[in-house]
Amino acid sequence: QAVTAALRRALAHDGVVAHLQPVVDIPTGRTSGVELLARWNDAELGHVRPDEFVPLAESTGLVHPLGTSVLRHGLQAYVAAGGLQRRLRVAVNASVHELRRPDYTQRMRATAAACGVPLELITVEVTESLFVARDDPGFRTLLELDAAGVALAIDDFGTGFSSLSYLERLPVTYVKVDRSLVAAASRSERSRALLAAIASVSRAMELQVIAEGIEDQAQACMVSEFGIVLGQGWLWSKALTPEEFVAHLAVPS
Ligand code: G
Ligand code: G
Ligand code: MN
Ligand code: NA
Repeated sequence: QAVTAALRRALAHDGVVAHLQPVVDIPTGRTSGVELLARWNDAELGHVRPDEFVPLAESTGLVHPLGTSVLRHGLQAYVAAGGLQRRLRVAVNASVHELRRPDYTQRMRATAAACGVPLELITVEVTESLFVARDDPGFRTLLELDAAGVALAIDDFGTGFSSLSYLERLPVTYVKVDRSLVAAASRSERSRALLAAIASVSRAMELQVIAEGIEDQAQACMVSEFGIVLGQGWLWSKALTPEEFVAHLAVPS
């Protein structure tokens, strides 16, 4: 198919890049980390959205070179902006398909080493779809990543089964509350109760919560009241180009 061919071409010519969205310490507003987000601006197709090309990459096997490209490009931008000097955490999304490949950890190790970034500063974000089956081959990779010093975040939490039970069995450090739950919590009492419960259980399990999609001060206040300290969203910053990220870190906050 035409789009697949274009994606393959883009991956061969560094056409898929990373933008960087700050993760913020809510009380101080300081940047404490960054999430790498894949972006593809094609010569012919124009800007293609990740929720279109990531599933395409998954179904065509291109998600492996895509993940490597985003990590390499993103880590280079992070280092160039001084993120490494400031010891910011850097998070990368991994699809379940990537984690099921037995060489994922080894390839991450190679890319991180090439960029001079210690694995201890890296977080891998994975959605809970991995945890539906108890014996998913991706589990082995999670244990390997943990042994290598990489932290694990559960992404999009609050959208699917959202079982906290697997968080007990696996080396998870971060729970990222999906922006749809944050948005719902600003509108409905029941959603607010769910968010409060997730925050409370996470705290009891010594997991760090990151609230996603914080768009205004009222949402920042709401999640703070639930004891959530880390946030991400347009209130502070959208995903930035490498150049914009340099400027962002240059401004003391
Ligand atoms: O980046 P937003 O900008 O539109 O991202 C949309 C979706 O695409 C999110 O669910 C995000 O987790 C996913 N995504 C973004 N970048 C990557 C990537 O590098 N790899 C994978 N597997 N998913 C990504
Ligand atoms: O699934 P994941 O959490 O990795 O995807 C992050 C997605 O959320 C990206 O598409 C990113 O561009 C988007 N995003 C980040 N901050 C905000 C926000 O404050 N509001 C909205 N609507 N989207 C956001
Ligand atoms: Mn994510
Ligand atoms: Na999310």
